[in-house]
Parts: sequence; C-alpha cells; structure tokens
Amino acid sequence: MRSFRASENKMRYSLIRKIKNALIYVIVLSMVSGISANGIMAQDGGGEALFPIIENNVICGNTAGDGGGIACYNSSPIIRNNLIVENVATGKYGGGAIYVLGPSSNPVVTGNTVSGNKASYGKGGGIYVEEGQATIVNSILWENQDDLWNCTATYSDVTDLTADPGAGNISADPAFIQTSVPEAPGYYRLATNSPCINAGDPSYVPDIGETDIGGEPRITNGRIDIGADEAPPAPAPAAATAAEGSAGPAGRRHPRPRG
Ligand SMILES: [Ca+2]
Ligand SMILES: [Ca+2]
Repeated sequence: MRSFRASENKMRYSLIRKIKNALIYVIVLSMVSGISANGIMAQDGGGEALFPIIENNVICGNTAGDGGGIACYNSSPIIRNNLIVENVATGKYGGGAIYVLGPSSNPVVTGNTVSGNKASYGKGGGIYVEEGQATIVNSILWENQDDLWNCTATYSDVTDLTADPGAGNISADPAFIQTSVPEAPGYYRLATNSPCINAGDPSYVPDIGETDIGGEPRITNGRIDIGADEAPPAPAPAAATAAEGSAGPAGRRHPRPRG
C-alpha cells in the first residue's frame, strides 16, 4: 500500500482515472479560497475524468476545510470499498469524510466504511452534499458527527435510523475489529458477529475485478456485506458433511448401545 504525502496529494482527476490501494493518512491542509484542499479531490476534468474510481483506499486522520477525506466538485466518481475514518472538516460546511459540491456532481458511494469523522459545524461529519446528489448504498455510516447531511443512504448501517431512514437501512453497532494501526489487517474490519454481514443490497452486482478492502471477493455467502470489508466465506460444509458421512446415514449416528 502506497502512502501519499501532502506534497503529492493534490490529485486532479483530469489526470488520474483511478486511485486504488492508497493509504492517505494524516494530511492536514489549511483552507484555501473556494473549495478547500483535502485527502482526495475529484474535480471536473471532462471525459472519463468525470467518473474516476476511488477504491480500496484507507483514508484516515486527514483534516481540511470541507471534505476532510474526499471532495467532489462537479465530478461523479465511483467511491467504493474504502475505509474513510477519523477525518475532520473544519470549514463552514462539513463533510469530514466526503463533501459534494457543484450541481453536476453525482458520486456513487458503495461499500465504504465511514466512521469517526467530524465536522466543526456539526453537520455532515460523514457525508455532506452541498450541491448535486450522491447515491449511497452498502455503507457503514457509524458514529460520525452527523452521518449524512442533505443526502440519504440505502442498505447501510447508520447511527440514527430516525434521522437517516432508507430502504434496507439498519442501525446497529458494526462490531469493528479495532486496532489503532491503519496498516493493520484488522483495522475497521468486521467481527464475525457483525450485523453488517450479509445485510447489503441483495441485488448488488460487483464490477469486474471489484474486491473488498482486503482484496478479497466483494460478495461472499450470497450477499454483499455492509461496509468496506466482506467477511470470509462461511466454513464450507464439507467438513461437517464428511463428519456426518463418516458417521453413517442420518438416524444411525447415535445407535443405542446394544446389550
Ligand atoms: Ca456477504
Ligand atoms: Ca474481507
């Protein structure tokens, strides 16, 4: 996984089609005029650049004016299977994790874990849509300082279901496996008892080559999980089947002692 330092960080998507497997970590940039700098900025670049893919990144600990993690300006990126955690927006709008601006912005946000992000003004510490619209699905929006502002999500795990209703939404502790090290394999992954497992949109079909944050299959056990991490496949029943098989046909596994 590659780390980006602040000096490398003003990536305009007029030049970059995809950003994948990056660790974007602890970038603190002061607010500038207009839209502020941030972890990633997707900006109108024309053609394909309007629809970049931002996937499988760990975007954490960044601070910016609006859009601590990602800002979209008249751009419609696909933002999928990222961890976007513990970022801060200090500006007068919000979007600790994601900030959407510009009337032609229509990002698709799917399979992300968005947690622990903050906004100084208390609105949209998770995702803040100022203009345009965002399609948000299969995502954990948990314990941000206000998960969603001026947008809705479906098949997602939200902190407050009354504030953020949507088809298929749940509100339950995601049961993160927590470590303090962003590079650690367990960082914000799901424990085996997570309610997010197999709770995503049942009709979701991954793109070719799309994986979860760990590079593992995006769908296991027949249905996508909510958030960036897909739980491993359930243990194949082969072992149990073999055990049953060795025990003989049903009904004869517990023969009564004779005699
Ligand atoms: Ca699953
Ligand atoms: Ca996984």
